[in-house]
Amino acid sequence: MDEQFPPEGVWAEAYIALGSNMGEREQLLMEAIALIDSHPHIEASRVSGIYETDPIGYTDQPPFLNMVMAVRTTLPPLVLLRLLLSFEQKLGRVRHIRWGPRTIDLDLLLYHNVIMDQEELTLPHPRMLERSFVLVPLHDVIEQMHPLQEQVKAASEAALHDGKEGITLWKTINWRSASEPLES
Ligand code: GSY
Repeated sequence: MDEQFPPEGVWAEAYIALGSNMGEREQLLMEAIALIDSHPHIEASRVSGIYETDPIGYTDQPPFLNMVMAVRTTLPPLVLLRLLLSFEQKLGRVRHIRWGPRTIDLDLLLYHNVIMDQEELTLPHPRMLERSFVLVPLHDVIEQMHPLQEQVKAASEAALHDGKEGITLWKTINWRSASEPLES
């Protein structure tokens, strides 16, 4: 991976998955979006619906709220990842059990067309196409022209159709109108 990507001043599109199943779940998600969007080198472009999802993996834990946001950024992928980890800490991320309940989880799913496999970061996210709690909200926001759009659409429709994985639309939000003061 070119360490200089994106070139100076160029904005790249990235997708971030958000999840919470401890504490004030919706408020934590909204605070995470606000933190991400307030960074000078990141701009929220689209925000999915909020889905309530049955826990996958370690199942003896409360349901999650999951969503995905599309952003534009001038930060390289590893810098963006580290920033997301710092936002998790800032929001008081608590996780007592590996795979167990957590206040906030921010995962970098996709970054432009970057493919990389490093200890710190693998892109695209290695498990994203198996997880309906990622695929369904990602389908809400993924670019029509994105190379994975058709695959995400088919997998998301299949997950909603067979209904095995316990995912329901919990709320839709208008991120821009919720976050910006009305013009006078
Ligand atoms: O990898 C994210 C944490 N996580 C989740 C999640 O966000 N949603 C659902 N439904 N199950 C999960 N299992 C884990 S681990």
